[in-house]
Amino acid sequence: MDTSLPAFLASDLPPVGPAQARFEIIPVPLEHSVSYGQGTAAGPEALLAASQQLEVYDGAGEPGLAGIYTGPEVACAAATPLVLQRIAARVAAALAGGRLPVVLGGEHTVTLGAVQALVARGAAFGVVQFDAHADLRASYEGNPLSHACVMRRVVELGVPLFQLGVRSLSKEEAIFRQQQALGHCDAAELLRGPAPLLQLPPDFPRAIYLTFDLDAFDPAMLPGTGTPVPGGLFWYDALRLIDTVLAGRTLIGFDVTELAPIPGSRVSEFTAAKLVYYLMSAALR
Ligand SMILES: [Mn+2]
Repeated sequence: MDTSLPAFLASDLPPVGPAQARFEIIPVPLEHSVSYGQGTAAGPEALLAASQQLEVYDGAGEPGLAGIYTGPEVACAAATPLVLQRIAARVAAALAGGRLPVVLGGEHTVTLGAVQALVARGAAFGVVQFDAHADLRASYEGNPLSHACVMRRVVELGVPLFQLGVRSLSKEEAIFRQQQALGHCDAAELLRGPAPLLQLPPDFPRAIYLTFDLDAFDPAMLPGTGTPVPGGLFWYDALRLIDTVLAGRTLIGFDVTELAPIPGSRVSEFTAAKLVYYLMSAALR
């Protein structure tokens, strides 16, 4: 299948095939369970278009020169479990080829497909989640594969989870989080007082899959997301947290989800593209 999507930063980087690439972009325009604002199906294309405006040089180096291959979109006109299988197959192929998978959502449910592929590989890893919401519901609006449940499904696979920036969750989710002793540093703790000395638990796996729901950002900064919540991270907060959680650890894959572009504005998709590029640079450090 061919794709009409522009390749990430193709404006400034010569196209490379999968064999020459360190990164594989996997666009997933999934919008099956969006519960509030619409439009996340348009996220991957808007992010890729915005990436054309990035500088290859990020102030320290040129991470794009490691090779970025933008693969075709994952077809999402199917039942959610089948779409998750397709995501898992693409992520598995990227990993097998020595490429770091970069999944672009689409709704947050896409993370489950990537995690399924990593679990199937058998090597220990943990998930670090940036999000306004805990996403730990057993089911939401009758759908256990809703974006509001995706991290519950991840935890059920036995994968260690650490949450950052949460500021919206149900009582049921708070109880589940406590029962499971899930690590977290919520937005109020991160941002209301002096910055805490954040550290992942010492026994947290060395290999990290990072999932970044863009609603972790403050909506004043990134309004183009389906379920915005005040009191979120700003740009340098997020970069500092990424650096902190990856210190001494290895980034093995990541996703950036829940971009819902606002017609007439470009700030959300450009911020999302810049975040993707920052995470690439972090993976190379
Ligand atoms: Mn989420």
